Amino acid sequence: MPFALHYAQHISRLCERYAEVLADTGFDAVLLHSGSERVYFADDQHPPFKASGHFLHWLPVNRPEQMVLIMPGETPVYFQVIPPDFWYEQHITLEDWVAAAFERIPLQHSRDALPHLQRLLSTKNTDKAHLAFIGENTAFAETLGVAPSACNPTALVNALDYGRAYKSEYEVASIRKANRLALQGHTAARHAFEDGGSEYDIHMAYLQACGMLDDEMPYPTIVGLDEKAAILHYQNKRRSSGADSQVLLIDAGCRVNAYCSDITRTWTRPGTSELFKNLVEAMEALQTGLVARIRPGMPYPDLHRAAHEGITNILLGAGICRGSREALIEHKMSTLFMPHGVGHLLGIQVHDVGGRMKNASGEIQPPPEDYPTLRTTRMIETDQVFTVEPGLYFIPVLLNPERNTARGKLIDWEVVDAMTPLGGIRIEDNVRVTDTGVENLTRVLI
Ligand SMILES: [Mn+2]
Repeated sequence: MPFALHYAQHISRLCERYAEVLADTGFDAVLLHSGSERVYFADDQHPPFKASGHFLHWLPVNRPEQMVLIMPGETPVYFQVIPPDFWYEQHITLEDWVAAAFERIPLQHSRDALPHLQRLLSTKNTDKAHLAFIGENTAFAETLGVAPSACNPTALVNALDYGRAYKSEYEVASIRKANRLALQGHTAARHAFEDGGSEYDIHMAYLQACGMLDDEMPYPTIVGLDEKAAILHYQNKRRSSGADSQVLLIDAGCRVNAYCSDITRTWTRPGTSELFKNLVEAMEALQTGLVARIRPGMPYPDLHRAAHEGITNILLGAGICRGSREALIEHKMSTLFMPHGVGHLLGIQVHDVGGRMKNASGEIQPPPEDYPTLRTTRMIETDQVFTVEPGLYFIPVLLNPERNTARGKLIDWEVVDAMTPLGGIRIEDNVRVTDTGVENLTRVLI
């Protein structure tokens, strides 16, 4: 069991890291709160609960009102809150390898943590003013006597966010498994597409093969047939038959121990236009080529630029655009066809924290002027996990306004009009940076 082997090591690494960061930021202890449930306006129903990232970093328990107390030099304390409730199941299953890492204090209400906190902190000779709180429910923190200035203190949160980019073996093992599960789903989805399934059918086939529920997905699956593939975060699932569909773009992941995978594949039917099939092949080659050039010490924006160079070449090679490479670059033509970043950090959050951080003090590395929306600007370093996901789409809302512009003169509109009903292409893998390159967590045999 890879998790049992690596989890203890993950926790001891976190203990060391937290001890350093707490010392640097002037706190003696920190309480991580998983969050509180909310109800919809004027309703007694609530959205699916998602525990906060800093809490899940320690403990894979996706439940409200749970807390972890970190005091350097001490075993981490888990305040396990199980209310006496008969409406919902409240039992929490804790793997032995998780339980072994904590001193567990069972409670019926989160407020019952207060006397325990006072006792634990007094043995450390630590007065409450030096207890930090990380979590959304700062009103609750105040009931514990935490000063507002110690709730989510910027310096502490920045340092922790920065550190979350470097994944431990346990975290990588979790993301690796989340990839394997998602790949089972992707295989089933491809078969459902080949059998003429609707977007709904393909989505259900994906969930079934992963053994997951919608609420357990790291993000809502994107299942776009034909022109819907051009909607970057297409959120609907048409029930109409896909028997005549030519293209499937599916962007879907899984979650294991709170860690996400995020994989996109684009499939075509045998009768699809040769030009589009060639584009898929070219994008596949671009994507694997980008993965192959990743090295520690490379700024992530360089990878993004390389993706745009590749897209420019593909646009020219396929006859979608004409003119010189220089003219296309000058007009930023590739951004019309790939209007998103080439990837993002991946972990507990699908778009993981710290993508634009220059250092642990929270200095920001702004995106390059030519790509202001790029989410990841960080230096690539060993043990980061991120996605590599170039895309090429025919998006009417971006392309149509160019029909009569100088830039538009470099576009072959007949080709664009022929390709628009086929939507677009995205190919996305998850990689872990090693000392010499990457481990591709997605291109594995299942
Ligand atoms: Mn992604």
